[in-house]
Amino acid sequence: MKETLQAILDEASEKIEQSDALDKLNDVRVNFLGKKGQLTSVLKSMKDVAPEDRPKVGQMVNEARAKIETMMEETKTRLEKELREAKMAAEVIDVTLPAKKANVGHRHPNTIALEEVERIFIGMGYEVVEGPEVEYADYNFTKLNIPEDHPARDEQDTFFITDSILLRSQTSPVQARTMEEGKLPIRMIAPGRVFRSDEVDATHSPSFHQIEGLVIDKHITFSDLKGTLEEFAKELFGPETKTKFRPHHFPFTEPSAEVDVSCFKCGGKGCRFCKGSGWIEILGCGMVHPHVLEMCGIDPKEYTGFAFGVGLERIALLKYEIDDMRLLYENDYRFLKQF
Ligand code: 2NL
Repeated sequence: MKETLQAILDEASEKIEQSDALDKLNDVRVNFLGKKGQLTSVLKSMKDVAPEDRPKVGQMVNEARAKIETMMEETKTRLEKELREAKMAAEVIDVTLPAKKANVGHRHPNTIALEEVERIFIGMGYEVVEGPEVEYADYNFTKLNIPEDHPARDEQDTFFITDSILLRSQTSPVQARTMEEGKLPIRMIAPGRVFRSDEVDATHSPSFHQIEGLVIDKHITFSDLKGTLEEFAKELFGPETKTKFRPHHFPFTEPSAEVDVSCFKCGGKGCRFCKGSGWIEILGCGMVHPHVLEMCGIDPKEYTGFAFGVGLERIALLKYEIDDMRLLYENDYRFLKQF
């Protein structure tokens, strides 16, 4: 028995020494110490050993097992160390290499245009006010002099949620709410998302952005409106910019006008950009209708005011010479990275 154990020990020791990888070492463990391993079969043959010799033989088997385990443990530690060292050598980090360039984002062209418009009006003492995108028809239409039977209320054009609640089609309800609060005078712009039931094409989208302005005070006249919007146009498109007011109609202003600016590409001579006319339409405006003032709790005999509305996308498209509004919403990186 002693010889058998010694033979097993010698063989195990040789196999362990030959193991140059952790999985081979594991094979040795299975082979010698496993359920069907050589040492286990020695233990199983104990029944053939005389009862008085069994404790001695048992002890020998246990000693042999302990020796094999110690050898295996030592080899395992050594192999793991070698493995770690090889890995460390292979994974050396060159700290002198230049860092990977981080992709820094930037503002969307719509946001750049919005912040430019906000900057101009804040410079003239205006406040920026926001309001709900889901509105009462009362604020979106009625208080703005758009009565129940007015074609602008057409369900074809407006996203109604109930008879009296809708997705706002303009940002003027924010201004109606501000007027109702009753703090006068008012100098404000109301930027934000608006909704119209339009098909998507190069110049339309069911959701776009508007910036509306409102000034209410004693003795406000059409001259104030003209001076303000002329200054705005010069700030936005350059100091050479000329402005032209064309009579127009809006239900909430009287008189009303549309404003054209001289083409900033050709200076007004006429080019492809302004379609040969030398002028580009940028906004609608007018003196706030006395009926609107009344419905919002302001006495039109004491106070007058002007208002205007600009399409934000229109400004962004003009400023950056983009010919299709859809590009502003598709978030194609090749487009966005140009700004
Ligand atoms: C356009 C025209 C306009 C207004 C918006 C307004 C608001 C109140 C009272 C009176 Cl609370 N008017 N807003 C006035 C004239 C024109 O927008 O073409 N926008 C893109």
